[in-house]
Amino acid sequence: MYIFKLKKVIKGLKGIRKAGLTVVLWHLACSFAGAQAPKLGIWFDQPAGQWEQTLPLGNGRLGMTPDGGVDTEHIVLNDITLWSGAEQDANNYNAYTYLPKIRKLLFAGKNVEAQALVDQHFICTGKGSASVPFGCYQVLGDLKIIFDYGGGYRRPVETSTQYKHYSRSLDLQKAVADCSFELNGVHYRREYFCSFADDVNVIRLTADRKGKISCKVTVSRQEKGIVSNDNGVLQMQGRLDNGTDGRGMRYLASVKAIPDGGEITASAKAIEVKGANSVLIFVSAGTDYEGAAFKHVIDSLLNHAAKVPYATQKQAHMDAFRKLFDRATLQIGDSASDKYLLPIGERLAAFQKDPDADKNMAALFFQFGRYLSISSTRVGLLPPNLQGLWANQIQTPWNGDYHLDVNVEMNHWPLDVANLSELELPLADLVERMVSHGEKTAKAYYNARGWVAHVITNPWLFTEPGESASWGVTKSGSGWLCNNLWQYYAFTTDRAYLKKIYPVLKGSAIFYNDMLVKDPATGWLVTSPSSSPENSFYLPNGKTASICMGPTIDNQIIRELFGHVITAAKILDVDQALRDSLAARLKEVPPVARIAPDGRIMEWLKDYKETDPHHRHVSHLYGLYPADLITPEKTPELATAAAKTLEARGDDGPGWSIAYKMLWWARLYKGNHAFKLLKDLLRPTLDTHMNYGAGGGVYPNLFSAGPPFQIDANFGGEAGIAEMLLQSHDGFINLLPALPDSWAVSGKVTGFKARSNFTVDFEWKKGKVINYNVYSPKSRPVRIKVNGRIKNIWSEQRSGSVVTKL
Ligand code: FUC
Repeated sequence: MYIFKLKKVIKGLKGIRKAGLTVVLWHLACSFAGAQAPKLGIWFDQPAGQWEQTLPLGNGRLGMTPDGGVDTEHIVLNDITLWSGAEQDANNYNAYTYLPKIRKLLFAGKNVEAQALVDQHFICTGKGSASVPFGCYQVLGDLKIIFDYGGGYRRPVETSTQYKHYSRSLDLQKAVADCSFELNGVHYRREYFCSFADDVNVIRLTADRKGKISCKVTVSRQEKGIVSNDNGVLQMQGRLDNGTDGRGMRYLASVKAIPDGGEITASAKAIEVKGANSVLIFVSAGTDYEGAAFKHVIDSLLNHAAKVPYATQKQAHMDAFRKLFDRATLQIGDSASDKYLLPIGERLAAFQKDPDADKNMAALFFQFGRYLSISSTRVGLLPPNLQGLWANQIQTPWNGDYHLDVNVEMNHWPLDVANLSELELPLADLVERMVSHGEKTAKAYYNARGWVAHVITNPWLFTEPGESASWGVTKSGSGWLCNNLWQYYAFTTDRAYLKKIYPVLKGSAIFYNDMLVKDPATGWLVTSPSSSPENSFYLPNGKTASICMGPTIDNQIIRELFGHVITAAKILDVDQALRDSLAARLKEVPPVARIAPDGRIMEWLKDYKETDPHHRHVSHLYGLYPADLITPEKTPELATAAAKTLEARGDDGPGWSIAYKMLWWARLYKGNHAFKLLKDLLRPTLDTHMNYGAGGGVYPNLFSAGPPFQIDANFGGEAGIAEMLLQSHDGFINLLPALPDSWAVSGKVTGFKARSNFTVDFEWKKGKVINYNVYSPKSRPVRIKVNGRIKNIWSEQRSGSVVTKL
């Protein structure tokens, strides 16, 4: 292919080449191919070979992943609300009667026996996450555009060798994907976007010669999808299983094609276009989760979108998207770097060999994360699930649910610092709705007031323990979610929001307060029974167990949550008695962390040995991140012990675990180690087998790989990059707290947020900040650490902001 030849030429010129020359050559090549490599984005020189090479598009509700196939374009469709299952009550209302027995066994060190009782009586009723009614996030369907290039609808193998100058790309600044190639002397082009303005999916097919587009458009689904033709509009509809009478969620996907020139016909199964100059295809879709009138809404969205001129439609889409996306920028190293010219597969491989040569890979991954957030959630709908809003299967791994022992929380970690705080609200909304179900669970299992959620939830507000003691009984879920809810307040200082979420935080604190018991051995108030998420340990008798009392994560979450509730109640001037009682209880819960004789933070109340020393969860470092209980400034001994803990655990793991470690090392001010983990996180892989051990990475489309695809590491990695550049959790804004040597040369940040509603721009050179600006709606005092010195300054009022030159 021309592009390959071009790359050879560029390689030949390596010694003398200048970035400018490469760019010129590239642009020549690309204009020939009809496309340009996006400066901030990814591109491929081939159609996708597997789903993890497709281009993810979304507007927070609808998603598309086009594969750019030449003969057949296969576009996987998604809707963030499309779930099987239904609300259920899987609480075992007798469970609490077993509490005294379970606790007694734990006091006596009989964890195995306690665990057996938990497995018998302290899990959810029914099948839990194994089936409906828990349910599963599912693919909406498959849109196929089958092309006829003159010889009928041929099989892919026949034309796949004939096309030339192929490229397909995703431009993160536009939220538009593109595909172009030449076949039989005709230059074909496709554009795709999920419109932020018109709330439909748009696909445009063009060619540089008239009458050259002939295709069939179909929509289908592996199950529960009936396709019909309503006045030329293809309609696929169905109803998913709810686990009881089969009458679960209803959905509809409508497909309309509008050709320019040529002929169009439609049967019950396909729309067929012959000899058109260009074709516009719209997909309007939704579910009854969004309201009983969803079909009417889908129709009117489709009818409206079909009337808007394409150029206007695309512009309105980009404008709406950019309102969020353009708020923050990041440039690392040389702004003239030409690495974006490489197809993403080659760029990722080159980054592994020489990460210093592509400093902006981090900026790309950071902005890709922001792009994914904006594309996968919307205020008023659901938060991004384990796969954001992209799933290509009926049975999405782990049901594509909301895991509460790190995953859904990680999905939200970068939002505030990356200036997208409002995208935290769908999670806050889900959590608020979980409270009343969680109150039943608190009563059923602990005879406690307040509310609790364990390790998994779904749009049906599941709060019960999971179906196995080994992982399902951690009760850190609700407390951990409260950290996310608090962060939004910490960054925005929005008092009305605080007032709204205060009952959620309070209810969670009341639950933990009610269920704490005194450990006779230490005298501390602890949770019981509980577990350190998904981990297990050896008892002195050599047996293994997961169930324990007072794991470190529970103690940290309780400390943090009680503290937040006390602060919130003070701000809102309410609940003096509760404040006093929580403050008194705080004196009796175990310390933030205890250090074992080997210098590591203890994961459990007792110094148990973990069964897997490299276990992916390192939950006992919750206090280091996302909480601010352990910091190098405030608790240096604990920070040193945290570093030892991480060293012993090792760097590897599923993607999310690597990303979490990156965040912890950034909080410990170890930029080079964090950068090494970023490199590990960006290891290219195509593996989709379910992995619990080492081997995380990214797929060619930059989706993070557990494996399989799990979006948490995209967001965790993004948060890690931000945390290396700016921190604000320790009472001051810290610029470049963990700058790796690789990025020292130069860089520039605009629009990052710091806690207390400050916005920060800064630039650095040779590892030193050379100018910065902190601004806020009103000028206020702020503490900031710049080049190693903490100073007190006044923020600039946003309108009149000036850059502080050093
Ligand atoms: C937790 C993790 C797994 C996986 C799953 C979705 O259980 O321990 O690695 O990420 O969530």
